[in-house]
Amino acid sequence: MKTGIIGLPQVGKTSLFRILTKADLTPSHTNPREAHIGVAKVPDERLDRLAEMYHPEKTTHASVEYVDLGAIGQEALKESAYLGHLRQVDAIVHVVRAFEDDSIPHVGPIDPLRDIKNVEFDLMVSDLGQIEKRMERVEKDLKKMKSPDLEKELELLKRAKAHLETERPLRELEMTPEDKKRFRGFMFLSEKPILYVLNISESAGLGKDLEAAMTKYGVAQLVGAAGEPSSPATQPGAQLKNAGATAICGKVEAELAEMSDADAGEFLASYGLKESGLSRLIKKTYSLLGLISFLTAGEDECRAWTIPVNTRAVEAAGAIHSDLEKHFIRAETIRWDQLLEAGSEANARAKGILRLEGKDYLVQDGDVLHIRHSG
Ligand SMILES: Nc1nc2c(ncn2[C@@H]2O[C@H](COP(=O)(O)OP(=O)(O)OP(=O)(O)O)[C@@H](O)[C@H]2O)c(=O)[nH]1
Ligand SMILES: [Mg+2]
Repeated sequence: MKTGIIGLPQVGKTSLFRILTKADLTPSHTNPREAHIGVAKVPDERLDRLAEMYHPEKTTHASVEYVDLGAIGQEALKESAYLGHLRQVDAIVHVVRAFEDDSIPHVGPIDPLRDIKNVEFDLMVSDLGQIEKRMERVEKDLKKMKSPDLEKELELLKRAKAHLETERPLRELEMTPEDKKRFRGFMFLSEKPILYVLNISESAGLGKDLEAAMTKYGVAQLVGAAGEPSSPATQPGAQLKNAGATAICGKVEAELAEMSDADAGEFLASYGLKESGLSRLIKKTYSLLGLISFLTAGEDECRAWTIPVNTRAVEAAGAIHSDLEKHFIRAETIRWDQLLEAGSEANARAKGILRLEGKDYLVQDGDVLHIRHSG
């Protein structure tokens, strides 16, 4: 699962990528036309708490992969290298400039909503071009031979074209799972889930400013209430939007990245913040991708494992090891906070709160699993 970072020139993409992934990009590596790839650790308080209880030799967080794609625009979208990288990603983080700084050029006055709409427009134009090309091809083929399958595709292409022509991205087009499958190979840009990241100025009241930013710049309305990425499971109505928003202050995040955890905590508090913007951003990316974590806990390792929402226990076992999936018997299951409260797995078992779940159990975010197997 890869998330691509896009945005207009000089909005702070590479700075953000660098602190997200702690990548040390020396200037020789910052060729703007070359995509940078890095991995960010997904903050997980549940895992940290369990690790405090187990004192394991190793604690392993889940991770998300980010790609810094470089500046976007009509030109970049015509370059096959850029387009190729962008098509490959599963979700998009669109960094939008909201910070004031006269020394850093920007096209026109600071206007995040305008920038968002412009970039979105470019993505849609690219998709439209691809759809029109494909339609021509399909129409030609249909003249030569009858094919119910191609007819269905043509119908969908026409519907998508009409939708795009009303300037709405494909992620807002109603599609059946069958439609989605038909479209998968095209890797349309405006179909990808997107997270808008407002990069705002540093200020004394940063905590309040970050909260207010989405409303102030009109981005909240674009993505629905509170800018929460709409997760399919929780918000059926908002599901079609598949978009979320968050605000960060790149300047402050860069300073935070250099600090020890204790110093960072104090620094955050001095701005009236509970959590770093970065950590919010990573969590939102995770849910935008439709991912959750289950945990395993023990003296050797405490670990978070990544699975899509609605994954069955037997497949979750497969995320750990294919043998566990093959020889799956049962999953001993408990919610992380229940385990913490019980103090140990043995206590939980004695109290009868350790559940024995079968293959088809749908694993929940924050479940602690112990896979019983016959291998
Ligand atoms: N004031 C201010 N400057 C920033 C912030 N984030 C980035 N910058 C500055 O903006 C300039 C561009 O930052 P980059 O992170 O390279 O931006 P980019 O989007 O990767 O730029 P391109 O790849 O060239 O499109 C640098 O001089 C940064 O120091 C911010 O939050 N506040
Ligand atoms: Mg850059």
